[in-house]
Amino acid sequence: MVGKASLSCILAAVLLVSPALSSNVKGVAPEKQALYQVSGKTWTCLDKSKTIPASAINDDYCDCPDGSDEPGTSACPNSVFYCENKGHIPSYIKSYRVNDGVCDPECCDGSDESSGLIKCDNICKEVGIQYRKHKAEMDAILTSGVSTKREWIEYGKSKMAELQIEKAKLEEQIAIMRTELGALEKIEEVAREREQAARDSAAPVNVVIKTDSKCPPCKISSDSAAFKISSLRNHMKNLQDEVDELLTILHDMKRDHNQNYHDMAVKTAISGYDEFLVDYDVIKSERQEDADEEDNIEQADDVQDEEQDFTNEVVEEDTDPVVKEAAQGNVVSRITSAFVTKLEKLLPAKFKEALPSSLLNVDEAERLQQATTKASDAVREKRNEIGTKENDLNGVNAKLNKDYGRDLEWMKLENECFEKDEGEYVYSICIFGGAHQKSNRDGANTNLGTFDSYTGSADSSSPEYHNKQLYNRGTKCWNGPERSVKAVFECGAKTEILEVTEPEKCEYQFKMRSPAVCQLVATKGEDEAEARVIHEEL
Ligand code: MAN
Repeated sequence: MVGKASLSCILAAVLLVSPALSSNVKGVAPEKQALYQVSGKTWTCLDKSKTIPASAINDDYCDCPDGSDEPGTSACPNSVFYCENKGHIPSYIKSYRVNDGVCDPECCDGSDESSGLIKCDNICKEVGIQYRKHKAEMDAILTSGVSTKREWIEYGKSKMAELQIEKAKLEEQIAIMRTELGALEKIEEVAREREQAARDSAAPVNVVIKTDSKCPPCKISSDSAAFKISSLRNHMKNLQDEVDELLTILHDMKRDHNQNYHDMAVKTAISGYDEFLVDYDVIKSERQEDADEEDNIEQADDVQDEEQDFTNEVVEEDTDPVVKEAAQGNVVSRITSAFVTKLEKLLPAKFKEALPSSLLNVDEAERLQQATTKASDAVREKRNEIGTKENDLNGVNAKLNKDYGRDLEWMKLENECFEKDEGEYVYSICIFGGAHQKSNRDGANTNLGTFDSYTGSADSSSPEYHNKQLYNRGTKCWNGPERSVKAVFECGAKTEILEVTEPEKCEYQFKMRSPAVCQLVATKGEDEAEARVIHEEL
C-alpha cells in the first residue's frame, strides 16, 4: 500500500523527469523530441559538452559545439533541420538552408521557410502522389529486372558447366593428339633416316658385291642380275627394318597410351598388335623359308658366277626363271609384301596416312622420298590440328577465368551491343567489347575504347564493384588523352543506354540500365549467393 506522502513524492518525481514542452521543438524529428525535454530551466547539449538555459534552444544563436541547440534555425552550420512533409516522406536539410529565402524541394511542406522572407506552399500531397506513382513504376522495373537477372544467373551457371565439359573434352583430344604426334614424328624420323641411308648406298653405279680367291674385288654393272639381287636384298632389309619399326611403334603405343582416354583406333591397334605377336613366330618361320629360297638362288648364281664373267650377259642368258623373276623384283616383293602389309594393317588409319600408299613395287628412292614427304605432311597436319585445338582451349579457359559478376549475371550480356542517338552522335557499347561514337553528320566512327575492368569499387568483393565498367584505350584525342568510357549501371527491366555525357574532353560517361545490377530479394532458404543481396533502395 502506497502512503499519501509517498504518492505525492512519485508524482513530484514524474513531473521532474518529464515536464513535456508545450509544443514540439522545431526542426526535430518526432522520435528525437524526447531529447529536448527539459527537467528545469536548463538543458544539456546532446554531446554533453555544455549546459545552457532551456530558453536558448532555437534562439537563433549557436551555443552547443555540436549545434544541437539550434535544430530549427540556421544559427549552427553543423546542424540539420527536420521537415515533417506530411503526405509525403519526411527529410532532413542542412541548417544553412533554413530561412534562406529558397523553397527547398526536400521540404515540400515549406517548414524550412518560416521567417516570412518567402512563402512556401505545402505541396507534399501532390509530391507524395507523384512519388508513389513513380515508386510503383520503379518497383515494376525492379521486379522485372530481378526476374531477368535470375534467368541470366541460371544461364551463366549452365554455360560455365558446358565450358567445363568442353575444356575436359579439348584437353582429352589434345592429349590423344599429342600421343599421335609422337608416333607420327617417330615415323617421320625413321622415314628420313631410311631415305638418307638409301641415298647414301645408291650413290655408286658399280658396286662391289663379294670377294673370293678367284675374283678379287669384282665390280659388276648395275644392269646385272647379281646387282639386281643385291639391291633387292637391300630392299628386303629396308622392309625388314620397316617391319621392326612398325613393331616398335605399336609396342610403344601399347606401352605409352593413356588408358583413361578411350581412343578406339588406338585400342583396336593394340589388340591387333597383341594378336599379331601370337602369329609372329609363324610369319618369321615363313620368312626364314623365303630367306632360304633366296640363299638357293644366290648359290645358283654363285655357281654361274664361277663359270661366267660378271657381265650384262648374265641377265640376258640366264634361263633360271626364279633368277629372272628375282631380277625383276617379284620374288622379294612377294616374300615381303604379305609380311609388311599384315603389320601395316594394324596401325590406326591416322598413322597409316603417314606411310606410303604402297610399300612395294615402286622405285625405292622415290618410294622412300614419298614416305618422308607423307610422314612430314602428317606431322605438320597433326601439329596444326593440335594448334587449333589449343586455341579453342585457350578461348574456353579465358571464358572460364573471366569475371562475369558475383553470380555470373553478366555472361548473358557478353558481346551484346546497345546504342543511343544523342543528336550529334550515335553512341554504342558492346558489353566486354568496344564503345564507339558515330557522327550523324559524316558517319565517322570513333573508337571510344575497349573493355578494361569493373570500377564500381576499389574492393572487388563489394556489391557495387560490378556496377561500373571502364572501356579505355580508344582513339587518342587531339591534344588530349586516349578516349575512354565509364559505363555506370543502375537496375532496369532491360539493358539500355539512358544518356551519354562527356564530362571531361574525350572522357565519356554512359548512364545505363540493366537487370545485371538489380539486387535480388533475399528470401528464406535461398542459397548463399542469393541471400547476400537485398532490395535496391529506390
Ligand atoms: C570529336 C568528338 C568529341 C571530342 C572531340 C575532341 O569531335 O570525339 O567528343 O570532344 O573530338 O577533339
